[in-house]
Amino acid sequence: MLVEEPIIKKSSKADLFESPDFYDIDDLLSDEHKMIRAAVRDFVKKEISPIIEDCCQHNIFPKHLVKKFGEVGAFGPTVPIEYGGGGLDYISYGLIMQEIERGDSGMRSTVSVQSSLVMYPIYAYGSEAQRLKYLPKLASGQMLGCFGLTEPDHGSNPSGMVTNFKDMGDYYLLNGAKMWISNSPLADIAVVWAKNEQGRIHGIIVERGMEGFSTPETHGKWSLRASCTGELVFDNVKVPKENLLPNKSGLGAPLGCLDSARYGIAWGVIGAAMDCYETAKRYALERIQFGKPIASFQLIQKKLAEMLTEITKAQLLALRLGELKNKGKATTAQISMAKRNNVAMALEIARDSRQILGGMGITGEYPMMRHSMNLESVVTYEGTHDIHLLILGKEITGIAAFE
Ligand code: TGC
Ligand code: FAD
Repeated sequence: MLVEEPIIKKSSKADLFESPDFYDIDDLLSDEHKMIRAAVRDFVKKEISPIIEDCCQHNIFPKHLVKKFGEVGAFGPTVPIEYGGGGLDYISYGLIMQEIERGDSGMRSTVSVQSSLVMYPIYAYGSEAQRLKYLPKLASGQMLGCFGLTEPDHGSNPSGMVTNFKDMGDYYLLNGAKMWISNSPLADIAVVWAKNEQGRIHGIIVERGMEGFSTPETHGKWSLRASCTGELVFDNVKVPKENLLPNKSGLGAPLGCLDSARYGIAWGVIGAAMDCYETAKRYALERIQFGKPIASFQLIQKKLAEMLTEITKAQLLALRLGELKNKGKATTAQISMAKRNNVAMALEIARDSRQILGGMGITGEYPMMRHSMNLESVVTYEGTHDIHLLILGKEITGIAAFE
């Protein structure tokens, strides 16, 4: 946490959100799931909704929320309790992502990077000493992390990465650069993927303050404006050997982390879609044109009916995927289907619901434009919409069409 947080203006508008549950999906959730969801929903109403519009309009990352995310248990919910995590199942994790993304996709980004892309690899591939050193601080929000896979010339094709490290006897010498890294300008640590001299990909923990390591911020985004994005630059950085993640290497290691983060997105975007749907429904019932509420016109009802149908389908997809994930049976292709379908669903609902609000829909009085712009990043990161289609194509045909 390097710089002071600018003053954030609070909105006095009440957050009236209630989630649609057309198929009584609550009946399939445990009491614990519902309790966790209620706690995070309250947190979002109190801590995110009042400030998010100002943060996005002025491109402010609300740093003070990092500790609060830790307090509410949003960081590392599936990591065992002995390392500071929540020891919860994957449906709880999904519900947490849904509620936070209902507040804002950029806030969910901060949380999913910390949980799935930083804590997960340290827990799953790290040594016991690394787990004990980093996980409790990451869980409590004392420490913020980021995940460096994408490079300027290697986005969809991370296997071509050029960031590399050499064994210098006492330490590793790291060189290269990563781009589009969520949380990077503020992160205390970065889990970085780099090739060794034999060309094998490994994860390595780089700490802020190491000589030759810098994290310039990326400016001018129209999307995820409350999330902080930047680069990771390594110019002959000496990394202690004990910072290498010892228990998995190869491209499968970072892709394994992406399975967890993509799963969280499949749930998260339902939150953004629900927020848009609920806002549009309320507006349509109140807005009078031609002497009647616009909700009485068939074309508005068509939009609302289709939105609710798509949200319900997405909820069922996410819930079944959560059950499979709890059993350790969710495949990469199943996760791709859910991430791809649900993000596209949320983007369409953000656009359609904005139309229901007419001109008001383009203002910051309502959340649609913010969700819509945010979702342009969500449909791109963690594998683009088309890359997930190709992952499914490979699963169906056995033929990879990437190259
Ligand atoms: P391919 O030959 O298919 O696989 C290479 C090795 O990896 C294994 N593998 C996986 N292992 C675990 N989990 C997965 N999901 C896996 N997918 C593949 C695979 O079995 C193989 O292992 P081995 O032992 O045989 O070597 O790899 P490829 O080079 O052909 O690439 C496939 C492709 C294109 C699907 C993959 O590269 C890909 O998914 N590209 C998209 C890149 C991406 O998603 N980047 C995300 C960066 S992080 C990010 O965006 C964070 S945003 C966070 C936020 O703010 O919320
Ligand atoms: P490219 O790979 O250049 O793709 C450009 C276009 O070509 C896309 O439409 C793509 O679908 C298409 N394309 C590419 N290959 C094929 C193919 N074989 N067949 C058909 N079409 C193809 N990365 C991280 O490592 N960590 C982060 O924390 C992180 N955070 C991010 C935050 C934001 C706000 C954004 C926007 C990105 C973030 N990313 C992060 C990077 C993100 O994962 C990449 O942007 C994404 O994987 C796509 O890579 P690219 O932008 O280089 O696009």
